[in-house]
Amino acid sequence: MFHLFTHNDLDGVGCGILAKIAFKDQVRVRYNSVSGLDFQIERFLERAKNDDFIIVTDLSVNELNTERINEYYKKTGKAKLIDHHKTALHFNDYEWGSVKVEYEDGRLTAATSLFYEYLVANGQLEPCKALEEFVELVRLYDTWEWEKNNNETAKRLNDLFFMISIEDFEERMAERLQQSDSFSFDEFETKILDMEENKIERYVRRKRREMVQTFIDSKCVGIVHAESYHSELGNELGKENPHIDYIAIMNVGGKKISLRTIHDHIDVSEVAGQFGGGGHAKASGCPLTDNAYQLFVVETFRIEPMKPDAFRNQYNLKGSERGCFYENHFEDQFFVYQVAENKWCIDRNDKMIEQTFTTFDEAEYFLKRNHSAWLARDEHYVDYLSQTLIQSIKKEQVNDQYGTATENDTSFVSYEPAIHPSEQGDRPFSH
Ligand SMILES: [Mn+2]
Repeated sequence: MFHLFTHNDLDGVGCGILAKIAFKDQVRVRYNSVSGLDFQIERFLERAKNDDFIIVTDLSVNELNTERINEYYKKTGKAKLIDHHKTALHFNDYEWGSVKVEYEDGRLTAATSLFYEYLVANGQLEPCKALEEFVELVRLYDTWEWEKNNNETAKRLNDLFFMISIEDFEERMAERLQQSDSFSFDEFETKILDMEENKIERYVRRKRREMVQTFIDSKCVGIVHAESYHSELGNELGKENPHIDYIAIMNVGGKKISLRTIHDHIDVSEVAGQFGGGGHAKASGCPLTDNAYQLFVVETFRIEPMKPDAFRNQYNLKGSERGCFYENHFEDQFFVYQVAENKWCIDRNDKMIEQTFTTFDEAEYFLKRNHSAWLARDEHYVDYLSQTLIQSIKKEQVNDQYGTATENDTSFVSYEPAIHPSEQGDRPFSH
């Protein structure tokens, strides 16, 4: 008898489906959460008979169970662990461990694709096109490559997985993969998937208004509380806020945090690791420990959510050479403008910030990261401009009264302009 212990996500269940197609009624599949696995393995090994073949996919076991499996393998030769997480690479030290993160051509692996190749290589599974398509969809989804390749089918396969029970999903897929020449959704599945897509869109729209921004361990984090649709949320919020290093999705009830990033230079599995979790560079998770609760929940509770950039503006437009206007919850006013080619400046509350930027995007990145600012609506922009205009008229009147200062004009020395120096000179719109 084969005994498969695998993850309870799409990639893990993909392995379960392959095992059932390969071994039919000669396999028992158990789906586990990351934290639930070790207990199951321990209990199983206590009772295992020597003809039981234990396979673990898409999950890691702890040190004690590693020893137990190793002992069992020495005795029976019947154990295998197949995984694709880089946190599991140490299992390659064992004859029964097979961990591979990347294919030779640079594509990332998934447990389902590795397990498929293993079964085919052992002659336990007959390769076919429908199976290959299914395995590739699971791999694309699990590695996030679906995003880059814009593969909606992979995303929809995962959506379907979450909409129906694991048993129902297993049964539907196993049947289809053995009977059809290629993989596709049936009419019923297509219909419920379309409905689900609309629902997710509405959910994400609501949640983006709840995100707060802060720095944790010198990383800029967007924090949002949500129980569902973590991938969609993490992805949308990440793309919408490229100045944020990673998105933390809090599930206080479930005592869990999901971490997502769209950036190649950030590895959220490292962040998760600090709190006893793990996962991939772009998507990982960890338990909501006391320490994490303090950092992510308590200390951020009073922060006002970020406002999305105004999107219906006609005048206050990003990157406009005449300048554009940002604001934040601290009632700071920011004016971003170009002074020369490759030189952008920011005025904060009418004082020029010392740092300059070569592009608008760079300036905006600085603003959003350090001042949690958003593009203001046209009305606020117009208010700001008219105030600045009044100030500059006042300044001209003062100048007329005192005459134009020259280097030798000592009467001018005591004069302090009512307006900060940055207000004068080459500010584009004040001419
Ligand atoms: Mn996986």
